[in-house]
Amino acid sequence: MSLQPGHNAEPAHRAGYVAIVGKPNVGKSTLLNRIVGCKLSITSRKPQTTRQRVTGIITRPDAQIVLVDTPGYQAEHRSALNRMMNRSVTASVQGVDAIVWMVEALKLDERDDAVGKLLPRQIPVVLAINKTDRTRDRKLLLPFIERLSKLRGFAAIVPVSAARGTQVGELLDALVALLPPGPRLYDADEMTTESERFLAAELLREKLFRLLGDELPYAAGVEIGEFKLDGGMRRIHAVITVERDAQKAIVIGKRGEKLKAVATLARRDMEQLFGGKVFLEVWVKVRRGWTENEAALRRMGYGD
Ligand SMILES: Nc1nc2c(ncn2[C@@H]2O[C@H](COP(=O)(O)OP(=O)(O)OP(=O)(O)O)[C@@H](O)[C@H]2O)c(=O)[nH]1
Ligand SMILES: [Mg+2]
Repeated sequence: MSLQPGHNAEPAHRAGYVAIVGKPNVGKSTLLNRIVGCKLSITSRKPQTTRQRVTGIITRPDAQIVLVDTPGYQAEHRSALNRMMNRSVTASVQGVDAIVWMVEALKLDERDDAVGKLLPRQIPVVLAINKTDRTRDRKLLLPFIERLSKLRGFAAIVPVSAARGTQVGELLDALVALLPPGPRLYDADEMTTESERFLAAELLREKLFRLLGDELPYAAGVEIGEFKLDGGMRRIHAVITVERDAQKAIVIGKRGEKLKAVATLARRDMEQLFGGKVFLEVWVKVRRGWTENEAALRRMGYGD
């Protein structure tokens, strides 16, 4: 028996959009960064680090995937900012070619159920079970997978470790298979559709999440004022907005030491991501109740 040429052959190239969704802190942004190979989306040990969609582009010989990282979805809306974050998730799962629903190994709760309810029936979903490196007893994974498989029809279920990169290639292959045939959507060397301005603001915000206490990062936002290319140097003027005077004092720290540490770490990350020298100036400003004020939030770039 001989196959006709082209019969049942795989299409030469596929391309499309994939949203990564899940409850807060499961490792969505870590996965995006792992796949793209650089720090595009900020991460921290604290939940609700991501506030807006972040796009990463992966180009392989056989496919181009435009991955969209989303804020962690949370059923309890605490502020206008939280509601905007949730709206960003619900908008992101519409119109994509496939969805990665990420859960944490052996840790399922009602917040995962809320995410499951958001996912449109007609869009294929790949379930990524993350942080498997933390699962000491691998035997427990099988019944966990079995329980999850009853939630809906999944295109694939892939246990991964986004932090270590374990099985991330398998996850990507499962996603590529779900994309429509077609040419690349972006140039092969593009990594993101986000602006350097946005990425700079995010890297600074990450340091607030990593260096400041449990409450303060949630009251802080970052805006970029001036962003100038001066020869090979980027001159960036950033403003950290907090809600109260006491918070401003904490961000600045004794003799300005906290702010200096935050800015230095952010500048280093910016230099690495942008591939050039950065001069970063950071100011701290108080805007009372900004996380509750939709107009202020929009001015700061939140919302669609
Ligand atoms: N052990 C382990 N930790 C991980 C893994 N993936 C992510 N983490 C950690 O989990 C924490 C949350 O990771 P993020 O990538 O910020 O999670 P997220 O889902 O984007 O969180 P939100 O944006 O807040 O919704 C960080 O401390 C990560 O280092 C993993 O595979 N194994
Ligand atoms: Mg995130």
